[in-house]
Amino acid sequence: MNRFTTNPTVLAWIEDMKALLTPDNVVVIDGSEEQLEALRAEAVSTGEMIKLNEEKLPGCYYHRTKPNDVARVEDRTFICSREKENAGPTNNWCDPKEMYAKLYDIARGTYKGRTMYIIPFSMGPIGSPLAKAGIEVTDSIYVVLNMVIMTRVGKEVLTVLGDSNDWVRGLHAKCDVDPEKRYICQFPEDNTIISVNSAYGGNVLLGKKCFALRIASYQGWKEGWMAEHMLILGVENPEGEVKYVAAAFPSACGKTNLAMMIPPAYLREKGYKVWTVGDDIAWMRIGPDGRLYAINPENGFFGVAPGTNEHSNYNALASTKKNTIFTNVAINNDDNTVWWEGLDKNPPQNATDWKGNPWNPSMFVKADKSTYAAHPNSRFTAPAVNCPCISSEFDKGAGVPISAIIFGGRRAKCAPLVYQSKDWKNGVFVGSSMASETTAAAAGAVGVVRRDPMAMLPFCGYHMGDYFQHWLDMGEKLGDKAPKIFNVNWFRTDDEGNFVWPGFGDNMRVLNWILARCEGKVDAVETPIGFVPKAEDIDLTDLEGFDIETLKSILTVDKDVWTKEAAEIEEHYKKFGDKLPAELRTQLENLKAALA
Ligand code: OXD
Ligand code: MN
Repeated sequence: MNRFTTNPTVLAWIEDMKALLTPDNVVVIDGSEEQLEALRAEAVSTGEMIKLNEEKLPGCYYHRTKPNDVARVEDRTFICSREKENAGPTNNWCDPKEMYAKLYDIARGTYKGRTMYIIPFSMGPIGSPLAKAGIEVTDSIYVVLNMVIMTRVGKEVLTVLGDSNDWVRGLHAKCDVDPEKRYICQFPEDNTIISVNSAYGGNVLLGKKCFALRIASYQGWKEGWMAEHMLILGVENPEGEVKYVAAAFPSACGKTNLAMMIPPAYLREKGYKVWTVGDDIAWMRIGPDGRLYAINPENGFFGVAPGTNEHSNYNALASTKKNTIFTNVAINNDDNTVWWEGLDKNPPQNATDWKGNPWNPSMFVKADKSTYAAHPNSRFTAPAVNCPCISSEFDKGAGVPISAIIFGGRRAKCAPLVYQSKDWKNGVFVGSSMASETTAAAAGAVGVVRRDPMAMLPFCGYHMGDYFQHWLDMGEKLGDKAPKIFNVNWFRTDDEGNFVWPGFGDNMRVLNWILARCEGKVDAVETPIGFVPKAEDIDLTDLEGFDIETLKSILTVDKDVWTKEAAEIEEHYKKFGDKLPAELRTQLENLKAALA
């Protein structure tokens, strides 16, 4: 390590990690292609990774995790702040001293006979004023190779860091992948993350959820910026101007699809384009001109494979065609490529499923997920540069100015297709009460409302009441330069339970209304919840079988439904006790009064 840095805080921590983990070898990931190629070859030789068809999927590899280790584990994720109060009611908490002791006991000596890889990484373009550095140590080549795609890795990170202590320590130890001893712990006050007994993406690629959301949300609170679970996209109009929006959705609401959407043909012909800046996380700061600027701190997409196809998300699929790592999908043995449910209508006849067992389509029973070739949460890790619609701003450190913030969720009857909050404070109220209904795709009852404020429920690294206050404070600072806040709901259903709105690329019609509102170019109807479009202002050109009456049916604000909603929000707010900002209580009272 001394070859790469003289930073005393880095060198001391690495010595501590060596003493704790007792690796046989230590390798610093310098970011060179030779080193990475050697690691790929080693992973293939040990069976950790499978090299896929070089002609059809150049530079692509396959990996299987243990069947007990296929998703993030919220019940084993902890925020270890010194005071329990600071983790708040929505996080698991443990006293940091106790948790360090427990985790060190679990990790102690587990690198014996193994190599410790030291990964210096940057969240955000290296050197950007909005970026931050981290160092992850791991005993998994799979983690190294995924981190190389998902973040900016290499010795330049250490050069730019210099002697600063502003970097995040990340310890990952695979241990025995024992679910009983699996812990994903954040220590926000120490800039530290420790993850043990997992080898699955979201738990071990520590730059992503652990750093870029849980730790960074805390840093943002302390330092006056925001780390949000948001995609960032740019809409280019026929005049060539690009306006940017950031949008937060809970899982299973089509976030990656929206981030990479293709506008309907008639808009493309006019010259409209969508550019992707990010699909999952946004770091946002007030820029020199007083506006809110966002970067995507990541460098790749860790996307859910099942359901991704040429029609649902052409750009995501295209992003996976080279230099991609596939995890827990199926392998087509005839040509050594990959397959997953929903990729196409030609399942491979001779496949190996995600558990490593022989699979063919006759074994598939739709209602029984255990018969699926790919795990429902199987993933691709794809470099952002592969994306055909990646924004030219993606790699620039300055970030993009955000015109609109969009919240959304799956609501069969409640929220209209789109509405605009009355102002920033009211928008914070909308985000704080955000919710989504469970679908048949997840275990458990269908249609259960889960409140997921700003889609940050599993990712906020401190008390959510303080987080809401931080949002309100940011609005004060932004003043009239604040982005406008909207809510969308692509999932309203008719009386038979069918989705009414076509979604996907047609969501562009809604984005255009949102941007027109931001520019003050279009009127709206004021309702108790905010401003709803006049039906004639949503362009329905070429939308076959969809008329203005149908549109009106999903723009309605039903007072009875919303009165019930207000009561549920009141219940939801009780959790936050006296940390709930008074402003949000006022907002709720205003809503109730407007509905009465
Ligand atoms: C993700 C998630 O994987 O939000 O991005 O769960
Ligand atoms: Mn996410």
